[in-house]
Amino acid sequence: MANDCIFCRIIAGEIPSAGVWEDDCCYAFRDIAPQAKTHVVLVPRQHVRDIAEAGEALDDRLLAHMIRTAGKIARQEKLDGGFRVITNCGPDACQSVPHWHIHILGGEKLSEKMA
Ligand code: DGP
Repeated sequence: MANDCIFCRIIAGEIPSAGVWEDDCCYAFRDIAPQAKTHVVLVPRQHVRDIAEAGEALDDRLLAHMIRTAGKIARQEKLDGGFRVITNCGPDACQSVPHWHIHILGGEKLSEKMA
């Protein structure tokens, strides 16, 4: 755990969050500033800065587990019309929390533009 990391503190329960999924490897919660009707943030419990570091540092099984879990959360949230997953990496992508996370957005028709 990184003590100065908001998402590590959310995972530890030090900062309250509306959880939607939890298992041994990851945790998912509702975004505090939702950008779609449904907006969930999925994070690995292990602190890695971004997807680039995740690709270097995380076990292949955990990387695959994150993708599978994103799909499971979409089903659980009944995003039957489709959904979008986004992971911002670094300043050009406006990543604001340096703990890798996958946004899961849906529940309504999303913008045709991705950026
Ligand atoms: P990004 O900009 O891709 O790094 O996304 C970070 C997201 O995290 C952003 O959409 C807002 C969300 N967020 C930041 N702080 C908190 C918090 O304390 N609680 C919750 N639920 N979400 C947060």
